[in-house]
This record gives sequence, structure tokens and C-alpha cells, in this order.
Amino acid sequence: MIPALIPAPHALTVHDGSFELTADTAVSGPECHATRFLTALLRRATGYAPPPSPEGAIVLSLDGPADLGEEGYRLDVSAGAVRLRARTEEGLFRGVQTLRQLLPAGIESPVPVPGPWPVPCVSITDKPRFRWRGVMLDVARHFFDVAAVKRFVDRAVPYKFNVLHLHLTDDQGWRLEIASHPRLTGHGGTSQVGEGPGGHFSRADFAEIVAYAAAHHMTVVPEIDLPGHTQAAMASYPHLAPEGVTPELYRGIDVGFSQLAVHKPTTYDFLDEVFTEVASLAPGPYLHVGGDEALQTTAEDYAAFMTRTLPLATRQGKTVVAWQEAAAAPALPEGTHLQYWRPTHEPVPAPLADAASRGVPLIMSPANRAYLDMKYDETSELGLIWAGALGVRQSYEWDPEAVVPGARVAGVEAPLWSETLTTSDDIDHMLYPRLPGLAEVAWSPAPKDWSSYVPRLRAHTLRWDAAGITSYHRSPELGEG
Ligand code: NGO
Repeated sequence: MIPALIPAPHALTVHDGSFELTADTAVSGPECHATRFLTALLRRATGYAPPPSPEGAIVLSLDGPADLGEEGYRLDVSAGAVRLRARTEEGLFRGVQTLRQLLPAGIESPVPVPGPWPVPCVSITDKPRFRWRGVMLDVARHFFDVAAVKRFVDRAVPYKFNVLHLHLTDDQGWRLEIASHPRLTGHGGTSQVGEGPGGHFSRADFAEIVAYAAAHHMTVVPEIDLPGHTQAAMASYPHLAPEGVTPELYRGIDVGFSQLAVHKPTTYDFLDEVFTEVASLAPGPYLHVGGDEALQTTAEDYAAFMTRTLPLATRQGKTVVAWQEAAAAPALPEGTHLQYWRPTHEPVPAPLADAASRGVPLIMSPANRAYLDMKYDETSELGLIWAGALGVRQSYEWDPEAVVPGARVAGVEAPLWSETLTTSDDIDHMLYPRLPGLAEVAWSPAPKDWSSYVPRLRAHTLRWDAAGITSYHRSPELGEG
């Protein structure tokens, strides 16, 4: 029996027999997140709490072969021992997720449940196809608090995602406290889609999210969406608005109606101050500046805006990330990543094709493949459908390298926009069962075979049940039993 691993590893050999985890099975490994995570996971579901031992039967070590790279690992399970090797702590952490999936579904239980706890004997050598494997949560349309963001991270971790992109600002709300501009959240954070009170992350809240992500080897990519999608900012400070008058807070779901005062020097002073604070709060290498759907901004103004704004981000030592429209900026700073989001059936816009041909790395999030806010089908209650319905198979069966031929693909990201989502159960409903497929697209070697994938995915529903995830979509595409 082939174990139901998602994402499928690079190379897997199954041997006869199994390792049996018992009350005496100690874990040993370097003092790091991977060792702590595994120890806590095993203890939580099995109730076993053996004292740590330098010669545990499960041994993690940092002596993996060099060709494993940054996130690769080698996992050998025999009847007597589990050996996990990597070059880095990150590699060990990814390998721990594989070991987790080799254990019975009950390992996901938040409280101790009875065993037995067999692990099939295997040899696995694994490393990712793409270095950028992201999930995005829109906390602007509806605010999601620290606990909800942590839960979102928990959903992505078993599937080896390594980027947490937070869409922190939009017309409906500004969600990150900026000490130099307290009204951004004090006023601009008090609205959201519909009637709710909005909300925001204090600096301490945000630090907690960054630390939680880091403990799960995920990098936080903060997004400040500019120069459109900025009504909440303008509603907070009149000088940011082209007319110098604060507009009302916005609670609808239209896009493309707002624009910062792109001609005023004070706008760039503002952005400099915001970026300085965001950069210090999010220590990762990236700063996402949005750039999408600036429909009120002329092409000339957009180019001028980006020419002034992008260096403000790089001044902070950050690599710029922006939605694909930013390909129209006259000069993209070295290293800039563009995020492809339009559906794959649309022609690739000329500036984007041009940027790609110059080697600008692309993050692939085409809406008709990777947008987790799309409805599963016409009957879905939650979600939008502007890019078409997005079934489980359609989000799985695609090749990120075929979307813009010849492009340098940094990886894949699955955005979850929250116009229609208000609770963590809503989030779970949109994530599962599509998220694991996108993880496989991002991690596993091409090509993808739906018929070998669907039984593995079906097996994972037992894990979600064991974890107490109740609202995942019962997709007919997964078939019976
Ligand atoms: C678009 C738009 C977002 C919407 C989303 C909904 C991008 C990059 N801009 O994607 O503002 O929330 O669609 O699917």
C-alpha cells in the first residue's frame, strides 16, 4: 500500500513491515522547531510522554546529504528506528510533516486517542519543486484575529507551505497598527464588508503572528496595497486623498474605485513612514506593495507612482513583491517578484510577458486555478465566481510553468480573499479540499495524475475529521469511500 502523502515526495520506496510508536518511543534531535513540533504532536494525540533520550528511536539530525538543498530531507523508517536527516532545521520541519502523514489519522487528534501507531517502513528523499509555496489571507475585507490567523497557519503547515502572505489593507479596512499614523487603524480599521466592527492587529499582535509563522518555518509577507484599494487609508487622513477630503469608510465589495493622491509629495513621505514600520515588524525579506486594479490611475501616473514607491520599499532592505499589473512600472528593482493572478485563459499582457522574458520571477496564482475564494460550483454558498467555479480537480491539474511560457517561476501561491468569509469555519470550507492539491502543484515534481491523487486526498479527509475540522467541503469530485 502506497502511503497517502500530500504533497507527493520526490522519491519514495515502500518496504515491508512497520515501525511501532509506543509509550517508550523517545524522540531525539537538535534543539529546534522541528524537534519540538514533533514531540508535541506525538504527545498530544498519543498521550505518551517518554523522557527525551539522546538515543531515541526517532532521531532527527542535520547531517543530510548536500543535494537535499534548503528544504529537502531524507526519511528512513525501519522496524527498529525512524531516521530523519536534513541540511537545515527547515528541512527537518518539512520532513516531520511527512512523518506525521505516515502515522494513522488519529495523530491529528487534539486529545489523546488509543493507538496502535504504526509507521510503514519507507525510504523517502524529498525536496520542493518551487521555493515559494504560499497561502494568502485577506484580513481587510473581513478582519480575522490572531487566533484565526494561527489556525490558518495550522492548516497550511501539514502541506509544507512556507509563505504566509497577509493582505493587510484594502478599501474596507486597514488592519496593521502604524504608530506614526494611528488613525489608519483607529478609524480606518473600524469597518469591514457588511455590518461588522472591523478590527486590526496591534504591533504586539503582529509580532505574535510573525513568531508563530516562524515557529512553523513560514515567512510572513506583509502587503500594503497601493495606489488603489486605499479607501480606508484616505478615510483616515484627508491629505492622502487626491481631493484632500476624507471619503466615507467603505463596506461594499466593489474594486477599482479608489486611488491615493499620487501627485502629492506627502503621499511618499507617508509611504516611507509606513514601509519603515512594516519592515521592522515583518523581518522577512519581502514587502508586497499590491499594485492591482488601480483603475482610477492613468498609465502615466501609475508608472510615476511605482517609480517613486518601489525604491522606498527596497530602501528598507526588502525585495519587492507586487501583483502582475506592476510589470508596467518603468524599472523594477532587482529581485522584484510579480504575482500572476489573472485567469489562465486570458492572454498574458505584453508588459508582463516582457518582464518574464527579462527573467523577473513570477509567483503563480491564476484565479481560475489558485484562488481559494472562488466557489467550488454554482451551488456553493460562500465565495465569488468572477473567474468561474473552481473545482478540486481544476485547482490540482495545472502546471505553473506552462502559464507564461519561458518564465522563471518562483512558485505558487493560493490566495484567500474574504469578501464572503466571516468565520474560521468559512475559511476551512474554502481551503479544504483544494489547498492540499495546490501544495502538491507547488512542491511535487510535475506532472500531476488526478487518478493517483484522489485516493490520497480522500484519505486526508480522515485526518481533517480527526483534527476536528468540520466544515471542509464534501466535494463529489472525491467520489465514494
Ligand atoms: C482580485 C482583486 C481583489 C479581489 C479578488 C477576489 C486581485 C489581485 N485583486 O484579485 O481585490 O478581492 O480578485 O477574487
